[in-house]
Amino acid sequence: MAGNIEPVSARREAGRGVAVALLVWAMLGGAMVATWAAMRRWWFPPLASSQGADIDRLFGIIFAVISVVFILVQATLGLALWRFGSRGESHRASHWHEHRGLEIGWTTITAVTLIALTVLGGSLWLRVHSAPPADARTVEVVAEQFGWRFHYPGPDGVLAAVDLTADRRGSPLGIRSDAPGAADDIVSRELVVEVNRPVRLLIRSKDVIHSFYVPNMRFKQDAVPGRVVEIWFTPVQAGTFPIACAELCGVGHYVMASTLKVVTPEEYQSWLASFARGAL
Ligand SMILES: [Cu+2]
Repeated sequence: MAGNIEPVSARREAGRGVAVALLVWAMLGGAMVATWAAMRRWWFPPLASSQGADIDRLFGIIFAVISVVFILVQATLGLALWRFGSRGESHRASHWHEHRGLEIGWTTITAVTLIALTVLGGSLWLRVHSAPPADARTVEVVAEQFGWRFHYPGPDGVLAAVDLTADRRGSPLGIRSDAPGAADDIVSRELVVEVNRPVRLLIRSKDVIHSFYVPNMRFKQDAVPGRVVEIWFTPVQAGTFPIACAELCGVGHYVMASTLKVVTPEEYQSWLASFARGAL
């Protein structure tokens, strides 16, 4: 009796294995086509900073490595389902707990890959976070629910020191009007910088954690209350680029945007001159 039933159910089980294998391969193919289409239409915005090319290159390397691993894993999963989905109740699966060669192999390959990516990422991080060049212009970035303000040194080139304990009403950005160099300092709602001139940013927050994000510059840095984070970049393309907050910071997070304008040195000087003296 049992001998009549088993082959039918075994065949159905085997068919299920093949069907799921085809489903896995179809999903893998779909993911590859969708990724290819997305890369053609919605990939990175145009690059406009000197550091960005290295960041994009490393992103490409990591993306290639994880793509190969993903495709191998999914293809092998489908193969296993196809081949071993079921071979009937009489054919029991074999189990083993150790295979030294395989274990050493996959542990070594994974470790070497991750160490290589860590070294590449670490060296790039050190380059991006190196000391700014001597000719860099300094601008202070102040984040606040829900907007950005940019504090410039003014014609005297002296950026007034910030006092984070200053009275908020008397000194909204923590810049005391009686501080040395403060008289001609400028506060703007948009960030204006010169093309091909390094910019050193001092990033602060007045309230919660925000993140200063300029996609075209491949630049993203948290603004942390109570701290001043220094970072620099060199814009190499003139134009207007969006600035966003990349840290969910409250109900108005979605409107926390600004504009980066990269202009010629002449345009920069006339923009500075357009501010009235004592713009603070
Ligand atoms: Cu924010």
